[in-house]
Amino acid sequence: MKRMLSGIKPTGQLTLGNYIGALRNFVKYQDEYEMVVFIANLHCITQPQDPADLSKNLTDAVALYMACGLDPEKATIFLQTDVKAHAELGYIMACNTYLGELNRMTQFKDKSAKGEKNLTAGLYTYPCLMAADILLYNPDYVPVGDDQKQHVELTRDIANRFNNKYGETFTVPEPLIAKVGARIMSLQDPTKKMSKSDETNKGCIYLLDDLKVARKKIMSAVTDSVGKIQLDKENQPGLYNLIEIASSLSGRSMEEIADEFKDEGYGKLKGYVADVVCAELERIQTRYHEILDSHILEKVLADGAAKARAIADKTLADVETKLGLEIKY
Ligand code: ATP
Ligand code: LTN
Repeated sequence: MKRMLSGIKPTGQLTLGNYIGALRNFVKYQDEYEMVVFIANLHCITQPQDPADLSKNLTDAVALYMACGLDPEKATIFLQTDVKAHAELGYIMACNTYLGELNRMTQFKDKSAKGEKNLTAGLYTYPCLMAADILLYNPDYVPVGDDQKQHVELTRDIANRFNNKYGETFTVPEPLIAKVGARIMSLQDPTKKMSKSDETNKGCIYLLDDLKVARKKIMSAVTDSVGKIQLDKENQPGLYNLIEIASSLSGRSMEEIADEFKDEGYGKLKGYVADVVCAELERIQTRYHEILDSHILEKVLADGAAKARAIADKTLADVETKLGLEIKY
């Protein structure tokens, strides 16, 4: 069975973008692939976090992974810091990455271009830790949203370089990016990705949003003044985004949805999108509360970490040997 690995960095509450672009796909793949998914808590602290909020977000993220349908019997689910090999291989990866490569990473470039102050060295080198997260498990595929493609490509470059220099060590993974839903946009500014770090919160639907609040956000989503329902990403990006959301959740094609509403007003379409989203959120939230009440998270994470360690420690030992880091007696 081919292996697949992915992670989410819960710096805030998980969003509908995370669900459509990433989480939902993990669930789809867990029957066909050996799925390894983790909570990237070390990645969260590349920017300042309130410790109490962070800890709550980590718990919620594990519960939401499961509420969305990830089954700990099928998938290995764990917390990054429970497997110490991540940090060590992350450092080794940093020693095999060029500054020029990190300088080209758009996520870091965007943050520094925005003039954000006090950016940390951890944020700058985070693609090295991400490469370690991936390569420790030698996955064949890494399902991610569009924004992470560049980081997976860097991981491939680092893996190839290491293999060429020290001998075959790592599987070179492929990014796997869904055709629909790889980049869900903000409901308030459809030129920007829907993001947990949305300042106003109005453009972003959180998986734990009250259903009334979620519906209101959709009904007040920014659209356009064209006045016609059709698929025109360039000129009607807000409308396109809403149809993409409904399509990825309902399994209907975007064309079919646009066609159904072609003679209707925007309000009617928004109502439909809100129905589809709220039905999905309700299902997830019910499961989320059941999971928290059942107190199974601790065991899921302990079992997951044990399984993950068995794979990761072996890879790290191989890397240390290849680099000559150990003393042979
Ligand atoms: P931030 O929102 O702070 O920019 P993030 O949501 O991108 O962070 P993660 O939580 O680590 O960071 O993302 C987890 C996964 O969700 C990644 O695979 C990412 O590509 C995907 N993802 C995030 N936002 C969206 C979105 N708006 N549309 C589709 N996929 C997304
Ligand atoms: N960088 C990703 C989260 C992440 C990840 C990974 C995803 C960290 N390590 C390994 C896939 C594989 C993000 O910020 N969205």
